[in-house]
Amino acid sequence: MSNKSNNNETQHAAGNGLLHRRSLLKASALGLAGGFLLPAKADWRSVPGAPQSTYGSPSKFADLRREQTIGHPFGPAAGSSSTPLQSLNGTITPNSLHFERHHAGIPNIDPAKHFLTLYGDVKTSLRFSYESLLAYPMESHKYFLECSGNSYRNTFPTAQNLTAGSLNGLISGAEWTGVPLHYLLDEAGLEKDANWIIAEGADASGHTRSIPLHRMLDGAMVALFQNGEPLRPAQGYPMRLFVPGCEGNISVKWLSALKAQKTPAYSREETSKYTDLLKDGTAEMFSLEMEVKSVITSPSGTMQLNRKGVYEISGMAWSGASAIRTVEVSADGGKSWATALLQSDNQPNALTRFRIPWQWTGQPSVLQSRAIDQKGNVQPTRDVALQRYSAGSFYHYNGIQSWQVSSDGMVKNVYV
Ligand SMILES: Nc1nc2c(c(=O)[nH]1)N[C@H]1C(S)=C(S)[C@@H](COP(=O)(O)O)O[C@H]1N2
Ligand SMILES: [Mo]
Repeated sequence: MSNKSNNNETQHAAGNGLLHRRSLLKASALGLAGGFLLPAKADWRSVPGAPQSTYGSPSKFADLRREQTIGHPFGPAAGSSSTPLQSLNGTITPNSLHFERHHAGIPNIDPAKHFLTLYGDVKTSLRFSYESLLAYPMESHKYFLECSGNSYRNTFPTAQNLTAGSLNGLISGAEWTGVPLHYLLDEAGLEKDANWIIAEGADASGHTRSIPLHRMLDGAMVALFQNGEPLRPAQGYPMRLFVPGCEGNISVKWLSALKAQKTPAYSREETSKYTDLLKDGTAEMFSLEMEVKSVITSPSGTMQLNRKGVYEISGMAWSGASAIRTVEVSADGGKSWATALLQSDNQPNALTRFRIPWQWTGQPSVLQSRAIDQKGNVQPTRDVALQRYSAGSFYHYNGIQSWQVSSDGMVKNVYV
């Protein structure tokens, strides 16, 4: 089939079945030729349903589960769970499905007994209770949060046959509401050489990270609410640091202290962990910004296409450097690319949803997405992404994800 084939039904945007946006309109409605399809005797039409509830839960027919990664053998509380990207759409992750990563489990903190101390190279040390923070002016922003270890399995030598969520789901998107950090730092009055802020959490992991002052002044907040409700314990209740665009590890949960000082602390989490070993053997430290990346969430790994016809290819793109400018999609393993439709608020450090119709006639295909941000950063291929780091490194991997669709409709992770 030629890329330029052009009839009323389908307008090809790139090779192997990628279509222009308008092609989807006719594609998918179920025909009514066989009669009106509503099941007349369905229970829910004749018997009253369940009563209201104090806190809602999803339909039992919707399979919504975070995928679990087992913890450290000596400390099972040190684990993670990932967002089931393939089960969701849009750009907001429900709080119950936000990915989790904790190094010593989830502390059960009584906000009345929790304080945030701001000290070090400041004119006045300050102590904030949860109540006192609620009195400050707040802001709400949609931001992604991504663990720097996200997609690490795609650095393995053989492609793992897993879902989009298992492979790439250490990322979520939420509307975060909290107190911009500059209010608190202004109030304390920073000394001239206070170029770093050391953030510490109240959990049992001794989690401590050094953050350059400019990141704290530009967008960082003490987050108190997530998608409208108080933070969940797993996300840092009663308060967490949130540093937009940066590796999740510095968004310290259960935030208990901020110390201003001249130099970084060189803590465990920024020396033995969360540094990137480069090809030449040197270690790149404080590589905090998450780079431009995208992943197709549907169709994606372990799904089965059970009919031929038009599908909407859809996924998410993000960048820690800026907003997303373009997402290109390929159905032929990167030989040709078409530009997807973007649905976003065009905000930096937020998730962007992309969509493009695709005609599947049963042909074997390799689906890929490639994100480009407003600064012109282009998501690299897997090979290029791996070249930067020494063997065995796995943080900050942002290579293109490839999903192979075989002629029987099975979708799986492949390396091309
Ligand atoms: N105090 C504390 N903060 C923490 C962690 C932790 O174990 N303890 N884990 C970090 C890591 S590695 C990540 S990726 C994010 C995960 O945030 P989430 O669980 O809300 O998704 O929190 C970070 N903040
Ligand atoms: Mo992380």
